[in-house]
Amino acid sequence: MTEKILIANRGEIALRILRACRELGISTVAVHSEADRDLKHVRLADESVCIGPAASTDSYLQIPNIISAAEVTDAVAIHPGYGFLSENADFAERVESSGFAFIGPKPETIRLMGDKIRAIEAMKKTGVPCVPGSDGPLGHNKERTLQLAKEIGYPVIIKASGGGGGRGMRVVYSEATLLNAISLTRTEAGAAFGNDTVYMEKFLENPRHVEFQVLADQHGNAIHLYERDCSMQRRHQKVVEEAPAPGITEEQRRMMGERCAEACRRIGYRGAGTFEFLYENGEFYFIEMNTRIQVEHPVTEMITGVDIIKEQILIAAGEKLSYRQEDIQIRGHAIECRINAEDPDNFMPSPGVITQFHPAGGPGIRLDTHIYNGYRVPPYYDSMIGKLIAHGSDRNAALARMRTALSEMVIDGIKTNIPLQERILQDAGFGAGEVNIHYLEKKLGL
Ligand code: MV4
Repeated sequence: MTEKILIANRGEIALRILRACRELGISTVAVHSEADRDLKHVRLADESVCIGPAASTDSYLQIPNIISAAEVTDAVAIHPGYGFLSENADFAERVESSGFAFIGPKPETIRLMGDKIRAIEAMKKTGVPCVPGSDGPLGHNKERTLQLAKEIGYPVIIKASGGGGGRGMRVVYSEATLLNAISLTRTEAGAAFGNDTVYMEKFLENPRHVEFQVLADQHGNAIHLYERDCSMQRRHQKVVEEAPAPGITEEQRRMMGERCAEACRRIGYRGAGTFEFLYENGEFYFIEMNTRIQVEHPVTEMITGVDIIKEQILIAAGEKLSYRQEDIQIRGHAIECRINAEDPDNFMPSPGVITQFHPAGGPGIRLDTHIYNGYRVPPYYDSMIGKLIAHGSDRNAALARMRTALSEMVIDGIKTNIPLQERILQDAGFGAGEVNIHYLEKKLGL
C-alpha cells in the first residue's frame, strides 16, 4: 500500500485528504505557502514543506516546487485536491514521470476532458446524451455557420473548446449577431486559453445543473454514486448543493448513472470523476466532465456512505473498487452550504482573524472546515472557509437540520455569507426544490 502521500492543496480539502490518509494509516506531507504556515492540516501532517511565497502562482501552482517537496520527503503519491493543479495534465504527467502516483485520472484523460470538443465527442460515442450542436469545431465558412445555427435553432451558445466552468462562452439570440459573436469568442479564447477553437450548441434557457459522481478502478470496474443538483449558483460559483437531485425519477437516475459508469469503462477512466449535465424538461444533456474531486463531494458521501477520497487513494494504489453497483443505495437526502469569508451584501472577500468560532453540530450535521479560534483567513486565496453539510431521512428533514445548524454557527471577526445562506434556506422556491441555474441571481435580486 501507499506509504506516504503529499497533499498538494490547502484549506478544508487538504484537511479532508489528511483525515482520509490517517484512517488508511498513510503518512502525510503538507506543502504550504509562506502565508499558510498556520493551516490546521500543516500542523497535523507528519511533515510539512514550504513551497514558496503567498501568491499561488509562486507556490501551489509551482510544479517543480511540489515535485521537489515529494522527492525530499520520499512521498509515494500526490493528491491534488480541487482547483490549483488538479486538472493540469502537464502536472499529472510530471508527477508520474518523476516516479510518483498521481491520485487522479491518467494525464491523457485529463487532457481529453480539458478539450471540451473532444470530451463531448468521446461521450457521445459511448451513448451519453449531449446538447444538439456543431459536433466539432466551427470552421470559417460563413454560409455554413449561419446554416448550422439555423438548423440548431436560436438561441445558440458559442463556447471555447479550451474553456469550461463558465469561461469563454457567448449566447447568440439572432442571425444578425452570430458571426460577430463567434469572432469575439474566438479572440478571447485565443488570448485566455491559447486555443481559439470554438463550437456551437443549442442554448438551453432554463436548465438545472445536475452532475453524476463516478468511481473507476484500474481493473475495468466503474460505478456511479448517483447525482447532485448544483443549480443554486452565482456567477458560476456554487452556493448550495444537494443530493439526490429533487424531482428526478428513480428510473432516470439509474439509467443516467449507468450511462456514465459505462462511459468510464469504455474510455478506461481511472479515479473519481463528475459528469456535468444540464437538465431541462425531463432530459439530460452532457456539457463537461470534471476529472478532480469536487468541493461538493460530501453530499454524495452522506447519502451513499462511500468515502470518496479514500476510494481515490485506494484506486491510485491499484486496488479494486470497494463497492459493486448493487452495494450503492441512496439513504435520505443531504444539502451542503458553502461558507465563505465574504460580505453577504456585496460578495467582497472578508479576510482577517477569526476571533470566535462555534461550530454547528448534532445529528446529521457535518462541518468540513480548517478554521479555528484565532485563525487568520489570508487574502490571497479563494474565500471559501468551510462547508456545512446536513443529512436527513428526506429533503425536508435535511433542510430543517441545515436551518438549525446555520442558526447556531458563530464565526466572528470576519464577515461570512451565513446570513445569505439563511435567506436561501427560508426561500419558498428553494424549499419546493424547483430552482434552475438563474434562480439565485434573478429571484433573490443578486
Ligand atoms: C450551457 C448553458 C445553456 N445551454 N450550455 C456554464 C458553465 C459551463 N459548465 C457551461 N455553462 C452553461 N452551458 C448550453 N448549451 C448554460 C450554462 C450556464 C450554467 C451552467 C451550469 C451552472 C450554471 C450556469 C450558469 C450560467 C450558464
